[in-house]
Amino acid sequence: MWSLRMRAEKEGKHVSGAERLTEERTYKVLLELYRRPKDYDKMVITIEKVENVFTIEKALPIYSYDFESVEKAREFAVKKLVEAGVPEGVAWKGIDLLARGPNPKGGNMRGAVLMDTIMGERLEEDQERGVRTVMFDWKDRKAIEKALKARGVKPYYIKRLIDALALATKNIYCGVVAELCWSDDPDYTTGYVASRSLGYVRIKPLKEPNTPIGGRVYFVRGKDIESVKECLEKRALIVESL
Ligand code: PML
Repeated sequence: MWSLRMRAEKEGKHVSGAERLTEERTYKVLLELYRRPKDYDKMVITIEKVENVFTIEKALPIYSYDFESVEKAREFAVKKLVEAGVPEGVAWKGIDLLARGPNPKGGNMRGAVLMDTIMGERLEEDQERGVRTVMFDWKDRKAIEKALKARGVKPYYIKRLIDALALATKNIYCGVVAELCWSDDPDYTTGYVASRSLGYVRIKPLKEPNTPIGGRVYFVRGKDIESVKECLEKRALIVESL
């Protein structure tokens, strides 16, 4: 199979990324990736052959919760992270980091923060880049889009949910204890917490509208760090169904 991935930046800052695993290097998929970011001054598209592709039968199950305020939504996210085994102080550290902007030079990172589940330290070697989950996709994206539509998810949400769910499923498969995410898209306020026991828990609103800051925090056990990184960045994985 082929891994096709795109990342785009503006003035040195990450603005968009997307990921496909396909049998063929079709123009259709390339165009889809190419057209995705609206505003950028640099785009990198990588096309890489992958030999071993692993399959996961089912994605994490989806749950959705709406709250009247960001404050209440974040409290709920922390409660879920605690249920997943993250100490409360470390969970709040993850929330504060995404709220502030996880890149020490300001704003968003290209990849995710790796945070020690117990101590709350950041474990990425490069805190501007972070760790990127790559080489994952659905076996049949069209079928998943249809299934999400049939469950009543609106197209506006499907566009992001479909990629985020496959990504979170790969993260948990790779040994991430729990993930916290909200988008850096200024208007997209739905985020999620994911773990093996919780599933994929969508939470709205995890940030105020018109906020261009977001990202991902992966809570990992210190001893697993190398194997988790290797899996996230090198292992190709296809998710079969919802
Ligand atoms: C992103 O990729 O920008 C984050 C998307 C989060 C999706 C949350 C959802 O709607 O399930």
